[in-house]
Amino acid sequence: MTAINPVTDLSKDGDIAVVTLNSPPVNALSANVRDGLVEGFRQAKADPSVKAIVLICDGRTFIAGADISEFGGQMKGASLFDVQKEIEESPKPVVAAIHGTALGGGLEVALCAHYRVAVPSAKCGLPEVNIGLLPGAGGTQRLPRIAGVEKALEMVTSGQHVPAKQCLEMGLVDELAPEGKLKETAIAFARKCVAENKPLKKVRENNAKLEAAKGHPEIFANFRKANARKFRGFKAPEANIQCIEAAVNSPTFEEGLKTERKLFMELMTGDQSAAQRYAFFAERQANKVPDVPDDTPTIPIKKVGVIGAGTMGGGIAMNFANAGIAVTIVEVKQDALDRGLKVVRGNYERSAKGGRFTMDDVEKRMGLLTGSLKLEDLADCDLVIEAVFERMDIKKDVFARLDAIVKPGAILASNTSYLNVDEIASATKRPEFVIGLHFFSPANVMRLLEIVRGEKTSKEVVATSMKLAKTIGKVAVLVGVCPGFVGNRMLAQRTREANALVLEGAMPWDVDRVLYDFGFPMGPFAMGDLAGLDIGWVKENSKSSTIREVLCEMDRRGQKTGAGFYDYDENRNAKPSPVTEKIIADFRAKQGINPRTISDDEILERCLYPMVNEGAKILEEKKAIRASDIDTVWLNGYGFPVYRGGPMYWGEKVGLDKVLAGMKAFQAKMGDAFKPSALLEKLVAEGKKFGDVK
Ligand code: T1G
Repeated sequence: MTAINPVTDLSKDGDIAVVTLNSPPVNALSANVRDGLVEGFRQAKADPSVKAIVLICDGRTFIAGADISEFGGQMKGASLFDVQKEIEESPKPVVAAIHGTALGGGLEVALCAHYRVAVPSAKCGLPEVNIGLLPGAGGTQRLPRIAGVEKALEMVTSGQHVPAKQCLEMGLVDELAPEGKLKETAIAFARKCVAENKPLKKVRENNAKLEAAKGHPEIFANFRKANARKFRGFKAPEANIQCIEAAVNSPTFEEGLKTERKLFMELMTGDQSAAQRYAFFAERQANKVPDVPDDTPTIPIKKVGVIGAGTMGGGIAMNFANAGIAVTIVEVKQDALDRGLKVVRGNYERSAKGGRFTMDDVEKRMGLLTGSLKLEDLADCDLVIEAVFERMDIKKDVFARLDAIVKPGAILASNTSYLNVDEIASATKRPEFVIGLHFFSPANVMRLLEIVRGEKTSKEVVATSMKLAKTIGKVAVLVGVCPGFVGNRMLAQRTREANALVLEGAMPWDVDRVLYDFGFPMGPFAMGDLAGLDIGWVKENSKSSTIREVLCEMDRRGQKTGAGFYDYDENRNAKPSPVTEKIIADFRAKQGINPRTISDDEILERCLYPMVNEGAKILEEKKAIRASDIDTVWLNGYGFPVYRGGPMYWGEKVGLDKVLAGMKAFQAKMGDAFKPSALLEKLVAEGKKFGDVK
């Protein structure tokens, strides 16, 4: 075994050389890895006793891509192209041995090998689109040649990780190795290449699968049309499509490569990719809690209890069943319990019908769910999550009862979206085991989980909750106790301004249009109609005091009643409503408001600046650990467009001085709702950014 460099070894198994990478955590193609690969392959090729070469990785995964942390800086050492050239032009067969994930540049390296062997649990993908890029090392030119144009379009624009079995079927992988036997299988495969004098297949020379797409521009037109909504606002998907088109239409591989290079550099130097790369690292940074080190002991969670089988309770329960964790769901009435379990089964069966998993999987998941009408059945749970009414008295009663029933050492969590977790904890004798787990509806779909740390919540319970979030596939952000925590607290700012703007002269559809064009999936009024305007509305107490109350009193409760702020046709297509216009006009008249024309800029600034300002207050009060955590909340829980990085990142791109000036101007006109936070003032005065806040 020869150490080529700190992350690369060269060894031999008889006449087969093995180049092994070991660069934790994911063998990303850092300068060291690139240098090691070039030198390792050079030495293996120069050794006359070597007849073939295997490329393999130690650790959790094959190469998971270029080292994203290097982007934007001065690239040192060998280039990725140097690595690919050494491999693809080797006169000896090269076999890539894949486990874990071969992603981005990692798959692009593997595609330069002559053959690929993978274990069944491995996955391959070109997920550059998720960080606002495209495969910049020939991936868009090689993938369609091996997997075909349609599959390549799907892979590069979705960033999907394709399981090895499917890779085998599409020709991306040549052989599956038994789990745990990757190295020996790859070496045997390499030996067979030599013995059978197998051709040195270069993917770049294989044009057969491109022929089928030549002269069929409709393949691309149809793909664009089918995905227009999903790709709206993003630059990278379209650039990826153009590269695949270039693979089909360019006279040579090299020509296609030129298009790829040009479009890659445009994306790499653009704002969107910078924001999406920031979001990538922000999501992972959110896992880090300064006073709760990685080696903090955690509590094993083998059995979970969920109280409430409504939309939230059922969705929460599904997360754990999906992760193979047994769940007992408790309701007060049998019909509510039956209804809740029926909804869960329906959700699973819909996923099975959509091909996401099999009916077998449905039964496996349902088999992990037990219904009960007795809290006592939660006695042996390691974690109980309540999802009952958002009323403090009800929650405190439930927690007091749980405290007496559930075994000592079990965690008691509230799914409250707003209420004071410390006050809930005060109803128990175990405040150190009480925490908030704020799921976002639909709980089995939305990735965000706000983990609310109470004053007395122990470090073990925080660590357990953060780890559990990852197990159930959630993006966890640790937040502090305050009304609305982080997300809803900032949302309240936007909601207040959206309503004020409508009274002052804008229409709901103006506000929705501005925020939709900014990149949100929909504006606040359309969202209200979708969710139902009557959430929290009580008919008996309704006094026509807001536009929303008047709409509910008129039974215009949103999409479900065919009308809310908007009127809806039978296909739920929205259109501005004269009825709503009239209600608004009456409100303005009653309040003596003379409506004025409001610019799109004012709508955007009035909705977003106060959010940035509230985020600064959240940082000041230490209710979030870092500004990028606040962005992670908004990117994963509220549809903030990822190509804008999140509210705090966006505020900095606008310029904190501009945000401050805007807040001050609004404050002068409309009062202290726009009072700038002390932190915002300070950062601007010192010319600093949110990232400087310690
Ligand atoms: N570069 C640098 N660091 C990376 C990285 C990467 N590509 N991928 C992961 N990390 C770090 C991550 O920040 C975290 O660090 C740790 O590894 C574990 O990650 C030319 C231009 C591989 C599926 O987009 O999808 O190739 O927080 O928590 O959940 O065409 O990481 O521990 O300090 O996510 O098990 C293309 C991105 C790059 C893959 C593993 N590749 N990574 O998931 O662990 S661009 C990607 C992932 C490119 C070429 C182009 C996931 C994973 P820390 P993790 P995980």
